[in-house]
Amino acid sequence: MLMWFLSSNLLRINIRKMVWGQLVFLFLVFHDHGWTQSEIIGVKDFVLSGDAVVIGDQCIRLTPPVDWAGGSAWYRDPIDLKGSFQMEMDLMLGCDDQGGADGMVFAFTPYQGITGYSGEGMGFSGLRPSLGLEIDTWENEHLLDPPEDHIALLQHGLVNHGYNLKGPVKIPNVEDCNLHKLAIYWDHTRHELSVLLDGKEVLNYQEDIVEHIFFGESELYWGVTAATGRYHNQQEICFRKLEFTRPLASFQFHPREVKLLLKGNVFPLDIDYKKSQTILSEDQYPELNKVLNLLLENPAYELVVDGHADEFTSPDANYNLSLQRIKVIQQYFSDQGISAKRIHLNAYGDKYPVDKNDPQNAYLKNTRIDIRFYNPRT
Ligand SMILES: [Ca+2]
Ligand SMILES: [Ca+2]
Repeated sequence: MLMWFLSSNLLRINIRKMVWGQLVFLFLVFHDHGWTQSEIIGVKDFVLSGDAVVIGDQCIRLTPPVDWAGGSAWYRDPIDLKGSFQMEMDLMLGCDDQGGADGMVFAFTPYQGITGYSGEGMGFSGLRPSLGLEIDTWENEHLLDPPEDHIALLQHGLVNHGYNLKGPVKIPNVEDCNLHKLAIYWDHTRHELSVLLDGKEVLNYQEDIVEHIFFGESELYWGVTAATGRYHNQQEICFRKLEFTRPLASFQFHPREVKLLLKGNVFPLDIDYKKSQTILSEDQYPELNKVLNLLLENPAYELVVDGHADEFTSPDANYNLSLQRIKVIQQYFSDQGISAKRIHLNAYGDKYPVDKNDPQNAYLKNTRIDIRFYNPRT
């Protein structure tokens, strides 16, 4: 058996270079009760190891059809199981039904960049603590595998079905040279994990996975691993949709910033506007969510929001622009349950530029939102 690691930065850099040439984007969307944040992702956002290679579009070949191969693709950032997720993929598990092996596992673990034993372990065995969803195409009798292809929910790097959380569920032969749709949905409010193969639910698991499997740790790295052993198959994955919810509580100012903010210091928000833009874009949500958390955690405090515009057009237009922007911010907080009475707006237009000398080129500096917290009872 072989254990492979993401061994060096050099390897990562080479993989990145290789991947960049072949990008097709997916949308990654975070949302929770309206806290939506999206970014564009593609296969470049996965760190490959072992025999895994990008094969174009959103697809990665995890193993070539040779004996004793192993490959994995790990998403670069952790996800938070205190939020929900939806993953939809197409899988190719090879063309050889009788003599093909071994399958793949979707693995979740708090540790970054470690892949487990290959062969019958499919890159999952030995990973602890962990959760694994296996699609197994080879019967290992000593692991209590059924002879049919099967899906099971595994824990702590154990591929023996005696330790299953759920399954094994027999599925129709998937080593048929075709793409098969796999969907994995996690609903954090219901603590429900649901797995669909070719549109049909094949596995459902309801449990507080964060507490039960990960002892309270909710931030997890996830990836897909595959392996071959004395028998082999070509195994590929194509990512179609990845959607993650990020819990509001994860947006926080640094404790030092919180101290200054609650003391009443003026704080420039880290949000940029394109010229004439008044609506919020999704990349502005994380910063506003930090403010939102502080408002929620400190109900005695009120917030002053100062809008400043640059001198790009006329003073009137600049005033209106800064007013519209802070009104939208007030509405954002109000949509999340913060009374508009707690948010005080000052539109200053272009009256107080940070850089007076070069207003045309100081757009980003002069266009800004400053905030200040205060407690009206003190
Ligand atoms: Ca097996
Ligand atoms: Ca099969």
